[in-house]
Parts: sequence; structure tokens; C-alpha cells
Amino acid sequence: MSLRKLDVVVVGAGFSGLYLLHKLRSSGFSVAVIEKADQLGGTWHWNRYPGARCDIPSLQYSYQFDEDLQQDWNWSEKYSAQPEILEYLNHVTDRFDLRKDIEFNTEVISARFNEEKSLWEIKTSQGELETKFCVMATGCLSAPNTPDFKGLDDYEGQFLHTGKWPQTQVDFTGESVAIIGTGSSSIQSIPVIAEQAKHLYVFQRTANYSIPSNNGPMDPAEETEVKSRYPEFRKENWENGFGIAGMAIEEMAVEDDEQGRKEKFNHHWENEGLGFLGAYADLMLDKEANEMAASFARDKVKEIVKDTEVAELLSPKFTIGCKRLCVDSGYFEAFNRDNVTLIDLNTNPIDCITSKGLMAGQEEYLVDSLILATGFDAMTGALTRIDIRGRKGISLKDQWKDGAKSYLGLGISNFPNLFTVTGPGSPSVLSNMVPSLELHVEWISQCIEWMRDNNKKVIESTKAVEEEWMTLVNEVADLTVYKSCNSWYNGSNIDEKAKEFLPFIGVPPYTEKITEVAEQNYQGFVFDKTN
Ligand code: N01
Repeated sequence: MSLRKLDVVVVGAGFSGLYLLHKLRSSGFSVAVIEKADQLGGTWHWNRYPGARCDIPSLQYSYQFDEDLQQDWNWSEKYSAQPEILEYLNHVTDRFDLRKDIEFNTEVISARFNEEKSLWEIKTSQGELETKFCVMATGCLSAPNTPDFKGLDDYEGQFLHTGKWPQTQVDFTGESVAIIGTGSSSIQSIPVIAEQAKHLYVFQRTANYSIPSNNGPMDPAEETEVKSRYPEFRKENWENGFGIAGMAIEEMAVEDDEQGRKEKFNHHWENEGLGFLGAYADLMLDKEANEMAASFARDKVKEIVKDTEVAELLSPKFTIGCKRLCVDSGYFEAFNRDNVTLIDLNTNPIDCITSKGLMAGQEEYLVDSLILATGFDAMTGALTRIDIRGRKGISLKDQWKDGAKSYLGLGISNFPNLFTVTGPGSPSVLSNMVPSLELHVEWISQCIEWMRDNNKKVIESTKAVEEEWMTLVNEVADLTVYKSCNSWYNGSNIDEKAKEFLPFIGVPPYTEKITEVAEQNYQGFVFDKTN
């Protein structure tokens, strides 16, 4: 088979990869998207567990690059469920005729930069490719974390992970089910599984905050209003810290009185979902303000959950928002059911998985299905799990051993002509992902175009600029309460991972910075380095 030569290889056919393909192809580049799965969708393909849903309203969690598309598409609910998002992505793919340039069932095994030719050599499960540029559109939450529980291989029942859920319908009717973990994925799936299963055992290590979604059918008046001024609506959202509507406020919780705070928190609890953290401007900046919101949320748990012991176990103890906040549809209510049991792993640690279930705190729980809702090797895992080698054969995994360094979350020193979409050091997971990835896709495409027009062959970041950038990322985080607990934002969910805070907090200054870098001919990047 002859070696295929391309201008750009894009890895991953999720939201980012699809838009990259459209954008780069429209600029005249030859592009192939390589996708491991047998269909597109990325995170929305893999995470099809019961109850999977976007917790950012879909009028915001959708592409804005094409005005006709955003006008034509109608979402049926405020927060869309996974099947509808997948349907949307399929619609976009067909609308822009993308499918023909996506290679499904193809896994990237390795990517090596050939310094003599200034080309990337990509080895996939289906063959080899040679490309001038490689763009990793591999997602921030796409490398599932499977903890090394003793005896896991011995389990003989149905074994599932929320992050790689099977495409076939899973029916828990009449089954005993165990779920380990209480992050967003678990919090979304528990109410649905509890309705089907004979009994559901929930194994919790850390209680989590969750705000009710109050999801419902799309309000036609709201949809009409947003669509009547969609570009302005998008722009307004982008001007606040997280790029999400409802989070641009100036009032401080510590300056309000008790009654005022109660009313405000109540309003946000009932209406805003993730925007609960936008009730006041100081919630993520000041521990005292944060504790006001946290204690309100804990009181709500105690109001909802009837058994006081269970309510206490479900009441989080840490700073609200420093682990990713969850949004649910009946999560705490599920613990009022007779067929749901909460097991606290702090007093009953998992000893091992057995052939028929799991042993925790000297008791064996016999279950037909065992679900791991144990999250992801976030932000870096999808990259370090591929054998990526840059200059002098250096591996990305080794280079990031003591911490992931990247310039703006876009480029990595020693890895020329390799771009990451929503990489470490960009707002990514602390923003509305779709506009964030659109920003990166446009930046990367324009950069590649600029290089073509200006006769540049190779672009790379330097150690100095990425050190400086990641220092700033951490200095900004130090001004907030984000570092005050263990979370996947700082790598503490993966034992062997460097403990460092990876997302840049603040959409507007970040957008300004990368725009300025581009305007100044990609300031901070080096072109056509001669060693
Ligand atoms: O994963 P998580 P997730 N033994 O890492 C526990 C996005 N998302 O898949 O907190 C026992 O949040 C772990 O416990 P602890 C969203 O950004 C978005 O739920 O480390 N327990 C925790 O409870 C989200 O934040 C949507 O003590 C273990 C859980 O497993 C991100 O994906 C929907 C353990 C993991 O929670 C990840 O969510 C769903 C062990 N060895 C998800 N290891 C949207 O709506 C881990 N845990 C867009």
C-alpha cells in the first residue's frame, strides 16, 4: 500500500475534529481525520451511559461558526441528552459533507516527527500516513481511568465503565448493580439505573456537590429570543470568565446580608445549574464566600434526603466548585428509594473485586453488573497514551513526566507542527467547551494558512515561553479556591500523574492573549528552527 501524504492529519472525530476538517478543507488543505471508534462524536459517542446529558444549555453548547446551522437546528430540551447531541453531530457531518474524509475504526499507534523531512509519520492500526501538520483533537476527558482494583479481572458479571459504554442497550431490570464513583457521570446515571435495577449499591469515596438541572422541553420564547440575536448572545457569554451565560456578576456574597444571600442562592439553585457558582463574584475567589454557598448546598442535601445518616454522608465537605460541579436530575432524591444503598468507602474500603461482586468493609456485595464511574486521565491522558515522538525521538509522555507544559494549550516545545485543541494551559474544561474549541480550531487553521502564505515550514513553541505560560496558569489559579481540593483539574485522581493545575482560568484574557499572539505573527513561537 502506498504511503498517503497529507497537509494535515487530525486525530479524533468529535466536536473539534469535525470543525477542523471543515475549516482546513475550506482553506484548500488536504486533510484526513483519524478516528478510533466506528462512528463520530468523540465524548458523545463513548459516554452513552443512562442519563448522559450535557450540563451546559444546548443553545450555548453548540457550534456558532455557521449562522444558518445555528438557526436551523432545534434542540428539544434545555439540556440535551447524549443521543440528541450525537444526532446533531451527525447532521453537521452530513451538512458539510465531512464523512468522506474521516477514517473510522482506525487507531493512531504512534506519531513521529521526522526532522530531516520536517514531516510527521503517523502509524495507525490501518497503515501509515505522512503529514506536514498533526492536530490532536483528542478531547480533555476521553482517556478513561480504570483503577487497579485487586481482582478486577476475576469479575464474571457484566462489567461497564461510564466512559466507554457499549452501543447496545444495557437493561438493568431485575439486576443487582454496583457503581463505584460519585462524579458527574455517576450522578447523572444513578437516578436512571435506580429506576430499573432491583437494587443499586453506590460506592462513594468523596461526596459531591450537585445542583438540580430543572431540565425540561425547550422554551420556544427563549429559543426565539436567542436566535433573534444569536451572534450577540454568543459574544455576551464569551465576555465573562467561563464563557457561559449567567456568570457575569459583580456582587460579592460577603457584602450581602443573610436574607439577600438566601434569596440569591435559592434563585440560582432553582434556575441556573452550573451557573449556581455565578450567584456572586467572590464564590471562587474567597473561602468565606465559598463556604456560604457550600453550606447552602449542603442544607439542600439535608432537605432532600430523608435518612439523616445518608444525608450526612452525601454532604460534601470541601470547597464548592474546586472539583467540577455536577448538575443532576433527581440524584439526591434517588437515595430516598428503598432499592438504593450508599456505601462510604472511607469506612468500608474496597478490599477486592470477586467473581460475583465486590468486598468492601468485610462484606461481599453480590452484583450482576459492576459499573466504574471513576472518571478520566483528564487533559493529558489522551495524548500521553499515544506514542508521540518529537525532535530527537523524545517522547511526549517522558517530557510531561513531571508536569504538562504547553504554550497557550496550543503548542509544545520539541513537538514542531503539532497542535493540541483545548490542551493543558487553556481554559478548556473551565469554560464552555464548544466555543473554546471553535476558538482553537480557528486559531490553528489561521496559523497553518499564515505559514503557507508566508513560506514557513515549521512552527514550534519553546521551553521558555511554556514555562512562563504555565507559571501564569498557576499564579492565576492561586488567586482562587480551585487548588483547595483533590480533583482531576490538578491530576490528583491519577496516582502516577504530576500534581499540577492545568486549565487557565479566565476566558476573556486568554482570548485576548492568543489573538494578540496571532496578530504579532505568532509571537513566542519559533519558525523554521535550524537546531
Ligand atoms: O469522573 P470524576 P466523571 N476508588 O473524576 C471516584 C465531565 N462530564 O466521569 O472524588 C473509589 O468526576 C472519584 O472519587 P474521588 C465533567 O467535566 C460532563 O464522573 O476522587 N472511587 C469520583 O467520585 C466531569 O467532571 C458531563 O474521591 C474512585 C469518581 O470516581 C468529568 O466529565 C457529564 C476511585 C470519578 O468522578 C468527569 O466526570 C459527565 C477509586 N480508586 C461527565 N477512583 C456533562 O454533562 C476514582 N473514584 C457535559
